[in-house]
Amino acid sequence: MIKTPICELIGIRHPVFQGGMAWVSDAELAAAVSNVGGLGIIAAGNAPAEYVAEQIKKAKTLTSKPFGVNIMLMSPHAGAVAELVAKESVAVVTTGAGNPSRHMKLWTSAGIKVIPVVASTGFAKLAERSGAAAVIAEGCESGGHVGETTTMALVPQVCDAVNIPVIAAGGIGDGRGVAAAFMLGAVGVQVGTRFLVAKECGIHQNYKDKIIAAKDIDTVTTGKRLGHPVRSLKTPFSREFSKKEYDGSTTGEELEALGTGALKLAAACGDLKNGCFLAGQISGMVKTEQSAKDIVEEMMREAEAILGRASTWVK
Ligand code: TUI
Repeated sequence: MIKTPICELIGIRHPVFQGGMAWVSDAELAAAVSNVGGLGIIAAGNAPAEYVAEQIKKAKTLTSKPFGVNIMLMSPHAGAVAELVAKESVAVVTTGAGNPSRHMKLWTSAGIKVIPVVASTGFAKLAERSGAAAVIAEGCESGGHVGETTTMALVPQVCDAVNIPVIAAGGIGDGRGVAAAFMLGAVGVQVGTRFLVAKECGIHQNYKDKIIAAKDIDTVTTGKRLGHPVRSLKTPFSREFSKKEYDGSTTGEELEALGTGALKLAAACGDLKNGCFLAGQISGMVKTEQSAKDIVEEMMREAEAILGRASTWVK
């Protein structure tokens, strides 16, 4: 059994968060993870507040355990979703792709534990100053919107920069990653890609099949020119996007337009040509569809065995 301070802080059995993945992490997946003792997280993504309200209501019927909501701060609906989560007093709010400072008072006064995703020490310190309960330090191995620094380099630096608990994210796909995260100073992990193939994850089968077929070098980042690099599986879409990104005759607006709707096309329709299949670098380690329970329990069992042997080379 592995118990860390984040388990007590949130009231969870296992120090594992399921990443809030836009168009992927719904009430069903979040509740499945929370029911096994991890922290399930509903992703608001770019969806309107009404959708998020429905998902929160549904999750409350599926689990009595704590769950979280991830707010993607670049969304035009972020303000309305910020109000909604305060009204609903969800246990945990995680944020991504921006600065949550302006919402912090609203959330903390509603008793919510706010855990921003950060990609730098500067942002981690800002989050701590504005009242965050913990931070998720996400390295660029992860899927979706990414920073510049790897998990290996980022996590220890964030641990040194703040006095609140640090959760590691990016490149963690099995118990070896969990154990490594603890060695870097984290007290928990956030996992996204591995949960894409959870039985309770409702994405199109084509998406799951592509993750299972992926090798180590099958992801790529695009969109750096637009100021928000995004990691996804190599597909006809990503190749076309890269070509246009580095071809001076395509405008920023044209590039933005090319990406619009592509996440939904991947997750909901499994569109192999036009979809953008967000995924992290551990895709190559994901071999089979499993229940959320098996994923969490297997990762923690592996981590426990590895940590038990951690002093093997210490003489
Ligand atoms: O947010 C994520 N991952 C995401 S968001 C997303 S939806 C999207 N769709 C199209 C384009 C862009 C996004 C898909 N995946 N991860 C958390 C994360 N947050 N990674 C990096 C950051 C971050 C970046 C900048 C946090 C703070 C920050 O502040 C910048 C500033 O100056 O405001």
